[in-house]
Amino acid sequence: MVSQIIRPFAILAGVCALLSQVTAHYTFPGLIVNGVRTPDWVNVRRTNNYNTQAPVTDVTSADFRCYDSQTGPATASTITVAAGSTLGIACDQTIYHPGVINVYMAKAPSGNVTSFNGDGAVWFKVYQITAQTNGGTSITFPAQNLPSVSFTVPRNLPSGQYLVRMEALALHAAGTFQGAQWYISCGQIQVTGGGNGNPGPLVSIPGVYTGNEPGILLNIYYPVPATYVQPGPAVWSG
Ligand SMILES: *[C@@H]1O[C@H](CO)[C@@H](O)[C@H](O)[C@H]1NC(C)=O
Ligand SMILES: [Cu+2]
Repeated sequence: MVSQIIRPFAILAGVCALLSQVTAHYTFPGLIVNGVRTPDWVNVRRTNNYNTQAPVTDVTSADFRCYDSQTGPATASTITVAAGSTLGIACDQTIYHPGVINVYMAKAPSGNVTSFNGDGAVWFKVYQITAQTNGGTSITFPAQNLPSVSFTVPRNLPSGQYLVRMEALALHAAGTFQGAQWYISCGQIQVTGGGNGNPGPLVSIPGVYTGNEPGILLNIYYPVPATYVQPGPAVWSG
């Protein structure tokens, strides 16, 4: 009798453990252009983790850029986006972990983003969602649980082809070096109707972080951080 009562709970607990593993990690396989979600891995370069959803933890690895060392860079087509319009980057579920967002872009110097691998100091930040602190009482993460992230493509951004790199930094295990988890993908867009802006500061990726930054190596639980320092350069808004 007792075992008949306990067993369904044991099974339920097992299912929950399985579900929580499945939902713990995520990818960003789609863009949202003119309000329309593109299919998975069509305008976003397929990442190594398209099956496992596992994060990158080494900010110096080649995979810290577009996470495509195994899948290869030339897996996506390029979609047209007007300067000044809203561009979304869609998660395969929701941004499960507490953490912050940075979105970087880099212009293909040849004009062809398909053959552009993002080498050199070519990346600038176009958007971020940071953490909210209040002197040590609480820390909250507005990006947590979002199904997508949207931002305005700067109106003064020069027309041309660009990589758009999503970087979702999960901080739940960031108290030890390389405990922070990065969920990364690179979309390919052609910006039209742009301007004469001069985006910057420009950084290299990898290279932009060491992993020791106060916004990357920190315990978000105890003591509650009094402040939070968003990693990376300032946002260029055009
Ligand atoms: C862009 O680069 C890709 C990959 O190198 C190549 O296959 C394609 O033909 C190029 N497109 C143009 C318009 O040159
Ligand atoms: Cu996870």
